[in-house]
Amino acid sequence: MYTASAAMLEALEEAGVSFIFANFGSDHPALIEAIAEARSLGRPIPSVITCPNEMVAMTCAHGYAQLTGRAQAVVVHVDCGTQSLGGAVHNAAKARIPAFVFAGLSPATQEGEATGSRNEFIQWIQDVPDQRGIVRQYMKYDNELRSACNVKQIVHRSLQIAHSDPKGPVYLVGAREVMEEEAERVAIDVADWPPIAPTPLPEAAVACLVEAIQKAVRPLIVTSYVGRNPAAVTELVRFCGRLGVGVLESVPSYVNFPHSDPLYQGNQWNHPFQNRALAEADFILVVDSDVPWIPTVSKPSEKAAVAIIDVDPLKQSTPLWSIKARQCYRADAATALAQLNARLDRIELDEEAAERRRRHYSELHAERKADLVRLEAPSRDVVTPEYLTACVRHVVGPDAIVLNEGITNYPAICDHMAREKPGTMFASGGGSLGWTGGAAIGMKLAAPAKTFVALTGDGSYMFSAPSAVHWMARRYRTPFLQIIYNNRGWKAPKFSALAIHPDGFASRAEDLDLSFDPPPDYSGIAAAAGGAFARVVKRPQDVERAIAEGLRVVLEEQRCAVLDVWLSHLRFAS
Ligand SMILES: Cc1ncc(C[n+]2csc(CCOP(=O)(O)OP(=O)(O)O)c2C)c(N)n1
Ligand SMILES: [Mg+2]
Repeated sequence: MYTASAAMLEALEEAGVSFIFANFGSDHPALIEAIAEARSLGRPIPSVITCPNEMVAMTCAHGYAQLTGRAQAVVVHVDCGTQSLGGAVHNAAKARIPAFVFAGLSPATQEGEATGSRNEFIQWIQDVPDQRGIVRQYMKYDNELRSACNVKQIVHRSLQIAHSDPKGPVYLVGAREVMEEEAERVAIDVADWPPIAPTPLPEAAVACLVEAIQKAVRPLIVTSYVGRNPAAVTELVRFCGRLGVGVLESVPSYVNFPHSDPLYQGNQWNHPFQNRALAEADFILVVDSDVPWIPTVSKPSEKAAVAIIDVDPLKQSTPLWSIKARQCYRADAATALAQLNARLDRIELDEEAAERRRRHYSELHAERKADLVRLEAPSRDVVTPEYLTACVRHVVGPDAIVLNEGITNYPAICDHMAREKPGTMFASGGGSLGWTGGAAIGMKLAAPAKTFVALTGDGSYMFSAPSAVHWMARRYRTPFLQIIYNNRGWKAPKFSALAIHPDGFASRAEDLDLSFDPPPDYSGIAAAAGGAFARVVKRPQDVERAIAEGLRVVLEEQRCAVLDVWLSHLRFAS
């Protein structure tokens, strides 16, 4: 039998998709049959990973793509499974993550007209007017497979769209009867479905940008995700070094610049104050950022000239968005930065001016570094996020890959992990919590020899469906070290409320309905679900040893280790 489902598997395999993160249902008999048939006949198909939770499935694909740039497949059950993808769809869309999502549709016939016709009560209940509408605003492309004869072409087109900048998830649906239909095998050359080539800067723009930076006293580059392509970081370091341009990260979701580089000027998140480097800059180049600054809190000077380079400079999927940029370029960052560097090779540089700029930024860099060192000192009776993160850094080393979902501790994790190498730290890039668990599994599947360290808030750990995550981590041998920054609740909404109502009732209230007291046994959940090593850590003097033991378990015993580290309670912390 060669059905539409077999054709879909064949297309995924020939497109180089390695994994299908699957959560099956009554819409998938043809797919389940085609998978079993392929296995029994020795036909190559992607590996199937059973995902007891759809949000975790989508997040596995998210993590895999962050590490490799490659879309993986996610298979879910009709409208219900599509809804259960939940916030992971938002995360993939916002972070421009390529992913291929397929959901069945309830059968389109009810009298036995075709194989797959309705035979279960649920198929009337799960028939909804617009299943694709559930996720359409997050998908770069959605379509229905209506015939078995061109399934492969539609799969390849959808992957071509997913992998083209700005990248994103795509969604296909197919009714049960269509997925059961027999098909003629179609020969496809995947080379005929390439993603669009990276867009360069116009040559006039290259000259104009270099001139503006050479004339500036305090040129600054602001970026959030240029490091999604490590080659862009190499170009950025070279460019900034030659001209003495400072680099400020805003809400970084990748390693964009080595933290030890004297031109590195730190990272800004929800810090409630004006950033100095941003205020002092007279020329700002925003490269790959969705939120380069928050104007009510921190913004460039009125006199600063601003330019943007981005694959999506208009942020077309964000209804309210604008920054006052006089130059705006749709271009691939690595290509654009290589063009800028090539121009520097051709023209004469004002070396003295570059040196003055380098000296200035190096001084600020050194001040920042000294502040960070001070913050890492252990306190006697409470574990601080800065101390905890410094311990993680010492134990796991520079090559471990860190997943940061620290929420109010995003900045502490970013600052004190102080990553040097592109591709050694990630955040979700989206706004829906619960990314670290699935992402760690997806990344570990992509790079089994690497060590992964997931750092998460306690609330975010709960959002991640840890029972599903840790069952999967054991079942598919994807061990990682997970550390919970446990402040016994949701500190971020407290910050949000007090930022708007600093002296209101909430500021004086005992209980803001944000606390998890008494907290669950977080690491115990992972132990029960997946045999993880579990430990609760409350004293500063126990932190480093616990991390070392957790890492040993991950490396030697090949199982997850979850450390539940108690920080000060959100009720008392500032
Ligand atoms: C799916 C989802 N639900 C709710 C929120 C709103 N939210 C943002 S931060 C936050 C608290 C996160 O708690 P935790 O991970 O413990 O970090 P903390 O704020 O304590 O640092 C919540 C509930 C969200 N962003 N995503
Ligand atoms: Mg918390």
